[in-house]
Amino acid sequence: MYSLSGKRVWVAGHRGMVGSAIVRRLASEGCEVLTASRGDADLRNQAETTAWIEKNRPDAVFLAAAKVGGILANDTYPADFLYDNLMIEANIIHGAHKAGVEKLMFLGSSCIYPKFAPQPITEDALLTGPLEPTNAWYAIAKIAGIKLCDAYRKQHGADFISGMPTNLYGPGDNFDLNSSHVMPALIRKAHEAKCAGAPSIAVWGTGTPRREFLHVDDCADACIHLMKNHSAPGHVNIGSGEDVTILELTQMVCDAVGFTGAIEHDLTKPDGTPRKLMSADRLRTMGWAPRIDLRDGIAAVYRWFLDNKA
Ligand code: GFB
Repeated sequence: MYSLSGKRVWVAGHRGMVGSAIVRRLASEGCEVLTASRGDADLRNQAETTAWIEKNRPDAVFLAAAKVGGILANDTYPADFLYDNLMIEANIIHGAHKAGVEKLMFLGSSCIYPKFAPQPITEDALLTGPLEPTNAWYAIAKIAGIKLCDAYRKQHGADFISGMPTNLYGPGDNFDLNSSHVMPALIRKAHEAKCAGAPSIAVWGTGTPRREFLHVDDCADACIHLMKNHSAPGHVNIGSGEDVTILELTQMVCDAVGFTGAIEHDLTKPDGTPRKLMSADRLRTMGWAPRIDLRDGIAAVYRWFLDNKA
């Protein structure tokens, strides 16, 4: 058991959807939360990152800083997704080791698994087959992050762990249609179509791919649970254990938004991996389960969108 109470805890990536959820969740842990703004340190720059860590001396680190995006952004900017993520995680993990950080949690993504991994995907499916091409660059960087944590544990005894969240959604998400993930895109499309009285919205691809969704507040809670109760090499899946088709998700979003028009398919856009449901067994046996139902979560995010973005 690792107690966060009284500790200096750095949330790297505190402005992002996941990092900001971890900051919110840490408010009840009795710790001092440290954050680094872009002006303080460009996390892709080793000298700046190392200097910031040496100066601020965190006891624990949540590594939630990353270049992230939906299927089109991943496919369009492979160099950015590979380079930025490799640099960020290498700089922070190495810097944390050099500064004697007690515990670090690295966050990855369910896209680390092979495109055709048996479902639900257990942790041991890693590196057993070819990756999904649309996000192979991001996946390679995230696999390297897991291996960095394992390498520093093996060589130096560092207590560095990894969690792999499924597709996340929540407040603070990116609603830009070219770079976002599917959930915020559908919320925006359905809202704008409802306001404009449009007859339909366009969903990318066939609508048949299946995806698992987890509210980011559940993810943050799981991260704190793992930080406090888990210490081992490898990684742990962080998911809801349930998936839906993109068409089913679209219907749920339309229901939440109150859009009653037609759903059309833009077949010029990629489907990506056909199914990405992770096994939730390992985390469940560690005593953690999600609390936020998908329909309730979508309704809450739509309210956030109306208050902050619409
Ligand atoms: O969320 P998404 O962009 O990422 O797309 P992935 C999920 C599915 O939703 C795909 C479909 O089958 C998309 O074709 N989709 C339908 C849409 N309409 C839309 C839309 O308007 N916008 C978007 N973005 N998708 C990402 C990876 O994969 O998942 C990342 O690229 C990361 O690396 C992330 O792992 C969690 O689930 O396909």
